[in-house]
Amino acid sequence: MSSAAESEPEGNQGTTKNARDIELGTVQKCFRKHQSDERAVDRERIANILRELNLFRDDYMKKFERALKDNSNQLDLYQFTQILDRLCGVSRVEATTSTLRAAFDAIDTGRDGFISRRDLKAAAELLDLNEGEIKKMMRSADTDKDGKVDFGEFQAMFGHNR
Ligand SMILES: [Ca+2]
Repeated sequence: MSSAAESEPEGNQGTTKNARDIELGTVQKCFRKHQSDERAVDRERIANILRELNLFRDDYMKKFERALKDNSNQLDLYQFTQILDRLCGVSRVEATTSTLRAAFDAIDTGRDGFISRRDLKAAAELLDLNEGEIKKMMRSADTDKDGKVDFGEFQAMFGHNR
């Protein structure tokens, strides 16, 4: 193999981006590419994501390792973004979107990009809501009345329209 590929300096690369340049959309896209079936990442995947984002630093990895230890060695997009945000700062508006996105994905158990009544029912069971409350939520969120809630409708429900 070519040794050029291995000539990357360790730890303290001068090319490491200064944090605030990072767009959350980029982070999300990168995370999704690396996430496992559990929609989570382990230590190795986190290292790969950070490398890809040009944000790999030993001190960042230490923070992630500590969080991994507290979360049975897996972090989801929400947790990952929160930590990255704390370490290097990501735009707050975008962070809100990613938080909602993580919540949406968690509820969308059918994983088809829509929250159906069945998805909501499963989520409601976990959250201990009753069927009436679900119907009410569904009715108010589903503004185009197609029987399912897409991400736009979900965001609107939280007053976060883009
Ligand atoms: Ca709808």
